[in-house]
Amino acid sequence: ALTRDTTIRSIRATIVDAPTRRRHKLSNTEVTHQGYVLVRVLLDNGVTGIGEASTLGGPRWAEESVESIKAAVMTYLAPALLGQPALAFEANALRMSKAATRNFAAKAAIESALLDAAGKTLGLSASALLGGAVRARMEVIWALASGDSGQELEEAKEKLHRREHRQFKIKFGFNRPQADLKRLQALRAGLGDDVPLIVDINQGWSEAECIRFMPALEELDVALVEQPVSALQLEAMARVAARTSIPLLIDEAAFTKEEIARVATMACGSVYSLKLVKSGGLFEMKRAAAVAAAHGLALYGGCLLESSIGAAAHLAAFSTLPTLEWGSEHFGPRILVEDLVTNPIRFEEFEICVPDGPGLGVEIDEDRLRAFARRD
Ligand code: MUC
Ligand code: MG
Repeated sequence: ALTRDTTIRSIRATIVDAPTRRRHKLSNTEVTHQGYVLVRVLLDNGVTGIGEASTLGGPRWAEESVESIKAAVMTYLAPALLGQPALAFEANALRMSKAATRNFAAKAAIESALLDAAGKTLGLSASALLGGAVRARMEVIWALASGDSGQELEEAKEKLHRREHRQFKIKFGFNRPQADLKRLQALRAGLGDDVPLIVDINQGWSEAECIRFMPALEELDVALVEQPVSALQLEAMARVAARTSIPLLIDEAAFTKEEIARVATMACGSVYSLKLVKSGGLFEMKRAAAVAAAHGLALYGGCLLESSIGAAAHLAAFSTLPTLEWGSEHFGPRILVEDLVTNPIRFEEFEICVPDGPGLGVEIDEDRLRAFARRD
């Protein structure tokens, strides 16, 4: 029988390259494979837990790459945790912050695996360990990012027809603004006026380009514009926010609670995208949500194209938030040719369902993992 002794015996990290169904383009990169680091924690009671760190095209979206995440986990973070109780989540997070600054994706993957292992030991879901779910499912946005407007319109129509997604995020910034606007015009014309469209520029425009082209986005009734300018140009972002009638979604400009407080105080935007790659842990992501909400920011459940493993961790935390005005964009499990689990997260009636647990509630598919694991 399982004992409740959650002492951490070992932590392993494996790099995985999982093919995507189509090319996914962003302002500064494009991917045909998703790079993940899978973290497996083994407890003294024999239970294993899994967690996932996601990246997007190497160390580009953020500074962490699969190689650096694996090194941070194996060299610095794992040694700080061996012999500790998995259930001591906050103490373990403190140990990780003493062992390494930032390295948020690495820390979040470990904490996800600890929640998974502790939950499996106790027969509780990760949501229960995070305070208990207030929602079992949430609206889920799909991202269009092939750059081919005919393909994008067809893809959006198929998602609508299958009742999987009815709100879309369009990736901007890899083309000249005029070319991206043409893609958006084609989508608006093809989808009609009632479909909410969000534009993510991934820091691709200058303030001058925002001044020139935001009116066209307003004309097309864009619901949100995500991170139009450089994450470092907070004053420019605040000026853009003040000029436009479209709410700005803050993404790369704020990772930590302190950064969230700063962008909110500077009025850089009015919605905040929550991501484990920015918060460095599930409990910390809940605190990020509280800081954002306390400053009047609405909340958006962000992603970095995670598989069902990383998505399950995000959903566990999102399910416990008192408010989550914009739902979630965890379409990652469906952009993969093959998910990494035997029981992928369910999408139903435009919503994504929070797994029931125990732990994260997903089981790794060992054969696929072997096929996609990088040998090094
Ligand atoms: C980002 O910047 O939001 C999430 C969806 C997507 O297409 O890219 C990611 C990262
Ligand atoms: Mg973004």
